Amino acid sequence: MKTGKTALITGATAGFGEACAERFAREGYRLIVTGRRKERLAALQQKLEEGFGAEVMPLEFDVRSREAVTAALESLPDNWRQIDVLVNNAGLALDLSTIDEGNVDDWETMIDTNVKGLLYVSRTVIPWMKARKSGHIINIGSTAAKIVYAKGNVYCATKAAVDALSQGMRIDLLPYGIKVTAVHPGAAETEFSLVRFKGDESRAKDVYTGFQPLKAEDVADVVWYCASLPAHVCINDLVVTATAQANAYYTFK
Ligand code: NDP
Ligand code: 8X3
Repeated sequence: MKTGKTALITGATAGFGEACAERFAREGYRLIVTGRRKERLAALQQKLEEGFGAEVMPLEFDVRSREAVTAALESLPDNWRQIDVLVNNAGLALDLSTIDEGNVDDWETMIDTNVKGLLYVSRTVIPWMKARKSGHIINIGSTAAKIVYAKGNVYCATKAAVDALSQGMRIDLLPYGIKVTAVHPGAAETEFSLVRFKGDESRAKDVYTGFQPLKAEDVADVVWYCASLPAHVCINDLVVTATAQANAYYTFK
């Protein structure tokens, strides 16, 4: 059943974002889905339209580019700017290395994507929510925001920034009836490790062997739960891991 509500999900071409898009479509939302891979966005649009009868607006842009973010979002017609839920999900980790040996280009990419990208998207969407005095921003952090693990330094720092920004947004946006939730997942088998290890499939697979990791759909269920609560209830901060993962660095294999 259609709700007339709209969700904007960044990084919807894979993993959590794609699963969230499907979940919100199933729940009757209109979807604005974003990512850099145009053909994946087109396939997702077809899947959501044909599978769930959802209205879908794909927007192809790189969250690292302030100009591209602004241009893409400002291109939305007025009736698509009424965004009820923004899921700031686009993000990545690149490699694992000690701080003295880190690749500075990788650092820039992680900071530009996970922190600045989230800020650019939020800065454009928040005034639209503010004008309507309603909205819900769900930022995807990580257990890496809560506990730093060996060789995770900069990635963990970007997710700690997402944690801090979520707290700040929640305070600043309270007067406008805008809820802010941070969802911090643990290890989940998506394209995340393939991206982290730059296409090395066996290294990526190895991360998830010997235990049952989260699936993208598990995280989408949690995001949907947060979004589906009544206006007077806000999950501020939520950590979700596979049962086999006791914390950010301890996994029972
Ligand atoms: P995936 O690699 O499966 O998906 C990442 C998504 O982010 C893709 O849709 C990708 O789209 C998008 N993205 C990456 N860089 C950019 C960019 N510069 N501009 C626009 N979109 C971008 O990973 P996950 O689904 O696992 O990760 C989603 C989020 O969850 C990330 O923020 C990640 O840090 C976080 N996370 C992941 C965990 C895990 O174990 N998987 C655990 C905790 C948090 P495209 O390439 O088409 O641009
Ligand atoms: C992604 C999970 O543990 O690889 O944030 O950092 S982890």
